[in-house]
Amino acid sequence: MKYIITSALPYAEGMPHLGNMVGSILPADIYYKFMKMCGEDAIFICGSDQHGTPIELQAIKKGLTPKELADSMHNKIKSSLENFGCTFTYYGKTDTEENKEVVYQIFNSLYKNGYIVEVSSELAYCKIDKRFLTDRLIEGTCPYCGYEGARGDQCENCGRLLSPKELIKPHCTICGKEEIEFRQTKNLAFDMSLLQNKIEEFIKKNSKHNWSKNAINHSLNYIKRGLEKRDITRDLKWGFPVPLKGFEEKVFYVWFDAVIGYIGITKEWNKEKWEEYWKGRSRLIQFMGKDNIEFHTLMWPGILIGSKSGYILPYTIYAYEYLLANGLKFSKSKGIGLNIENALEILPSDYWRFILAELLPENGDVEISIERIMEIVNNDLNNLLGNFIHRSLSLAFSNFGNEVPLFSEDILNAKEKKMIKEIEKKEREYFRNFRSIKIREALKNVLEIASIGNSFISETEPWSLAKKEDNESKMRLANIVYLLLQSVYKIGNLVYPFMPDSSKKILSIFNESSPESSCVVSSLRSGSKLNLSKPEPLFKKIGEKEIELLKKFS
Ligand code: B3M
Ligand code: ZN
Repeated sequence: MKYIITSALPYAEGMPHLGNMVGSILPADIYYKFMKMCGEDAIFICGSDQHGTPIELQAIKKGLTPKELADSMHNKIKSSLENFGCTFTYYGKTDTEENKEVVYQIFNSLYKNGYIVEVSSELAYCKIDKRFLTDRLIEGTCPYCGYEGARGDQCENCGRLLSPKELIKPHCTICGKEEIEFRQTKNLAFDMSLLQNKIEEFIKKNSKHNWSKNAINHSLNYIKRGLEKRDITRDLKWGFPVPLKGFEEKVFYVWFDAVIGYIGITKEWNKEKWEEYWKGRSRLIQFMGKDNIEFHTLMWPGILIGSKSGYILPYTIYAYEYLLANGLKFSKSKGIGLNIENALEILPSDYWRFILAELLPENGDVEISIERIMEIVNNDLNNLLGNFIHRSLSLAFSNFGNEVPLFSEDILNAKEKKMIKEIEKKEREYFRNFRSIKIREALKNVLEIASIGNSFISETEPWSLAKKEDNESKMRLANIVYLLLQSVYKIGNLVYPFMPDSSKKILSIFNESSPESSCVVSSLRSGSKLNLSKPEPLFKKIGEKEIELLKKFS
């Protein structure tokens, strides 16, 4: 089986912030690393969503073309994501020739199959800027929740999709004026009502594959209300031109070529192999924030089904709730919150990955604060995980130097047997949780292994055995240290998807450069050599300096 793992494609308008990371890219990266660790044939596809009005708007402000702006942001975002420890198979873009080919192929098929219809609509037009105002070029108050910064296509606060006409007190975001009139224009729409049954069938069938609850509930609600036509072209310049007579002056709506971008980016990655993943025995696992659900569970499968081109449909859709900073949602467009670039100036990527993985908003919005960050880094990362590793390695080094001590199974006592059993149980839970995309639970399992190890050290008091000269005490000590090393080795493997750099450091002690690619971590060989000098703690606590830096963003 092949796997395509995707994260929602970040808009090239700005640097992703911690909320964007938590909401899609990080869990996708963690899951991808896990799948590779299990030896699966998986690819991780992501990239910049280059089109759309926010980019056009910013480019206007900066005196650049949208393409210039998007490309330069793309490069910056890509390298920051890599600095964050993300390992994409390919991080592409949506405005490439490859994506255009796929977009046109799919559009032509949808057209031929009768799913594309002409719609006339009244569009907001700014009399000052002399242009149509679509999506984010128009803002106003949300009629559903009263949020004042609601955009013409969606309210960021309540997540409802909107049409500009619904906005209360709309204004143009280019000039800020309310000099708006509605003008008649003709566009193309994708008629999803014709696919209502097929889309419903798809959701009912595929949502059994570990979909997040919000993804299932939101989609079923929309289905119940009934699917409608959705415009897929826009009266704009920035985008792929529509290849249909009479519509050449229009471009595709950003979401149309963004979802298709998953395919286009795979094609950009590998011209030979992309179809094996998109048309073969393959599973598509997609991560995103909750505000992206509707596009992925209704419009996107609708496009794929309607094109009748043999593309696979999403197997798993996993959507995260929001990460709230002091009760505010991080907002890229509004520049609120820590972005990943400045976050990495405060703490190394592994720390952030660990913090965010512990906070993954799987079941509801989660708050992040300086206190929470301190708690997680100081207690869980240092006192629990780091401390266990450090104590174990120190005991190993001071008693056995650079060698894995002899493990004698025949003298195992009750405490040791219990410890082995408990750790194996946690390891099995880890793999099970990961397989069902319970990423936060899987991280908890790693911490539980460290905690079992810490109690084992206190219960067995290896330091007092080390003072004794008799043979039995020596063998006992060897057994204990062996088991501790084995646990550290396990942690070094299991922690890889979350903290690749720390995993590398731990594994290098065991003379390994990467985690094992299998679903069980193997046993250490007694007598094998370790690459161990006097162990230094792996992690550091958060001090005054980091707190000061973090405070700048609160
Ligand atoms: N760029 C929206 C976002 O970044 C959009 C996702 C596209 S996924 C195909 O939230
Ligand atoms: Zn205007």
